[in-house]
Amino acid sequence: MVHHTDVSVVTIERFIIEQEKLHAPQATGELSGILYDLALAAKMIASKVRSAGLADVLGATSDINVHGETQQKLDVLANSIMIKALDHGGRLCAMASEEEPDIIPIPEGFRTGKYCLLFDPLDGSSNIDVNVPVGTIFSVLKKVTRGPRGELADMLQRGRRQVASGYVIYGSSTMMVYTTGQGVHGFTLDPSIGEFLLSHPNIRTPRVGRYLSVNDSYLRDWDEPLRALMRVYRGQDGDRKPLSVRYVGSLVADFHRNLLGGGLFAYPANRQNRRGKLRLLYEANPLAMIAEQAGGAAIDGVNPVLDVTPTELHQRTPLFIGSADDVELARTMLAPQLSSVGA
Ligand code: P6P
Repeated sequence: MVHHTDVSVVTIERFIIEQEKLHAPQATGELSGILYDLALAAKMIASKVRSAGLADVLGATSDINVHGETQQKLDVLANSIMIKALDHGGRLCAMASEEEPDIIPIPEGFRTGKYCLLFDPLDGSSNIDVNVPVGTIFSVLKKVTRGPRGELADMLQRGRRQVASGYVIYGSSTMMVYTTGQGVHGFTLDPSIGEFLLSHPNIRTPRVGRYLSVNDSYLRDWDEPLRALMRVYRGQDGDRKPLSVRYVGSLVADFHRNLLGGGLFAYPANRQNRRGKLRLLYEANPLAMIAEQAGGAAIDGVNPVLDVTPTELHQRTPLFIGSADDVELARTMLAPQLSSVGA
């Protein structure tokens, strides 16, 4: 009997189909189709991000690159790649992007579907010039308004109602990580065959973290409970093992490292950003769904991020996200303060 070692190569397409059969046998395949299209968009953005550093070397002028394309800022380019890859599949009723002030309708003449897609096409793009990993973040909601075309109300749903979410990290390798509520799964792009291959099935984030990701330059803006919390994370107060500080200033890169190794990412409110800097709908909510599905947590300092009722498309939120124990410490040290104020 010849025993073949298990060389099963699971592409993201195959995994999506298997997961659909396993968890949603009655599904129409529309959500799976959105995930395929997102994987395609990710490959296209990855190829642009990878060659971005060469723009100058290849002699691109300031506005026309070597391929004769108008040189665009990468985040603008990533935004149009996302829209073009997803606007004609007939699965979406509208989109929303960090790059666009209003919701993005499905063009006339294209079929519409029952899902909404929200995304940050290239978060942290200012890091491209210094070769720090950047990412795409996406969130999928089901349409709640009547009629075929999506409306703002379809986007302003609590994060708990997401049917899928995930991100792509353009780092030392390109990885796509997503959840449809059945665990978190990571796929690594094999550039030699142009396929995302299952590399991190069922990601679980450690209950207690190893890393602390926070920008201390805002320390003077923080109140005492928050300063006390940071002292405990750093082992300066209390008896917890100190967390190692790792902060690259790129949300997806900091989040991804902490997801795999365990850790706490914090972007509290500060004087410049009274409601925090990160966006609720297409940054905090999708990552919060990933964190919770991987056994972690995400709060705005008081409540789970996923329970916040949105009022504006681009509203911001403070964010404490990552290992469950580390987030719980933040909640216990910050919430009483706020609840006493509220009492
Ligand atoms: P700061 C990048 O601009 C970004 O939106 C996130 O990717 C990142 O986590 C954060 O801002 C960094 O902000 O204020 O520390 O530079």
